[in-house]
Amino acid sequence: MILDKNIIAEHNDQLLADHKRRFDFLAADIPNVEAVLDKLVAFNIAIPSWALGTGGTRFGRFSGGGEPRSLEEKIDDVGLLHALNRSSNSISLHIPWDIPGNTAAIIEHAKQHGLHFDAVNSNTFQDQPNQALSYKHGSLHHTDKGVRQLAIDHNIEVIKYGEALGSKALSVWLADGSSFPGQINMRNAFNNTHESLQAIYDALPEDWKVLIEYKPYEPYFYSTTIGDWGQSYLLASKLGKKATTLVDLGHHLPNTNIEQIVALLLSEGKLGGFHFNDSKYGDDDLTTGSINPYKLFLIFNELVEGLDAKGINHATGLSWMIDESHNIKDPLEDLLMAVEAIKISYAQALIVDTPALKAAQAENDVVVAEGLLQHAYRTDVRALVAEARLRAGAALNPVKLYRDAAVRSTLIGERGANTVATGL
Ligand code: AOS
Ligand code: ZN
Ligand code: ZN
Ligand code: ZN
Repeated sequence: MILDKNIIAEHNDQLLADHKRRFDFLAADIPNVEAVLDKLVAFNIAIPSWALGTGGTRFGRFSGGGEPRSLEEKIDDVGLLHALNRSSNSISLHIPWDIPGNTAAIIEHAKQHGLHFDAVNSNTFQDQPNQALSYKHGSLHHTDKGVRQLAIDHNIEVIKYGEALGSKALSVWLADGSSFPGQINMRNAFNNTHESLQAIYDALPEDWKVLIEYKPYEPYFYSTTIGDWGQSYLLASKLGKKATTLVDLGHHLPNTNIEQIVALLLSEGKLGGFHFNDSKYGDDDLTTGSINPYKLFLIFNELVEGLDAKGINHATGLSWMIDESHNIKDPLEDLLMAVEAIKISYAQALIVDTPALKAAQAENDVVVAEGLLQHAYRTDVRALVAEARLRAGAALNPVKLYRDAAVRSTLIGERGANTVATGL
């Protein structure tokens, strides 16, 4: 299914008068509004290939319909999202879930939708059919050198796929850990992981990054070998320039000050990428911004401040991606909501009165400093984000158009009512 430009233009015409009234009201109060709009238009968030189908929990999965059945259909779905919001111009593949058969044809197909390939992901958390050795007790940290080598070889193979597709980064998330005290020697596990990552690092092309993701628990429940940002940072530092830390918002224990982690990693030049999502108690499954949008804003505030301080381009300096499991909502609607929440927080961070904040901080004026952040956060910037979409040729209200154009029922008609997409 393709959403042609006329459908989007008709939709926008209907909403234009209301939009303009809201936007003009807001814009009058934002001194650098054109610069903010340019940044919003440029800011894209990658979509992971595994978030396009309905996810599940270990208790069950309630299949949605019309889910993508192939890599081509996954690209089509991200193409639909990008047509609706012009904010997701890349897709992140997971090998071996997404083996590109004919690479040239896949690249061409993506191009037709205005997409390129974001970071490629390796998978050493599942055994593949006929795999010689098992990842049951881990991969890069394993006690058996043979298992470690298998996982190293897989990661190098993923880099090769990525090179063919024009990716520039490898994301490594390891399920390696332990569920019971005494199960593993933590020191050896960490050192094995370092040694294995070094072998992968040595195979990275010069202009690539490796993004090292951390997670405190799940699928193991006592220890994770790369369990927090300190462990990821330590590995990234030992490995060298091309190695950075990836922050997945859901991979923190409750109330962790993620904005402070982000500020320090950025300051050290070791923040490589982001996985956006939200959570109430733990993990990484809920729509970005659905539970704690103030936290998301504070994170973006540190990001904008830190990127500007280092002269790094907001849009291209880091790998921005969504990583959610959509169990209840239509995955495409969920992703549209997540992108909207990200852009709202980003816009709020962009309108913070930075000179005034710096002055208040220098004078230790706590009330003024906090008030400046609250003022930006409490500003309703939705019309600003919508204006950026309008200028980029996207829909003023992507979810409304998605519903009005009956996208899901068309997809069900094309692909069937009972579909299973690979992924979470
Ligand atoms: C797992 O919790 C991590 O967030 C991964 O980044 C990702 O969700 C996974 O690689 C997909 O299975
Ligand atoms: Zn297509
Ligand atoms: Zn993640
Ligand atoms: Zn996760």
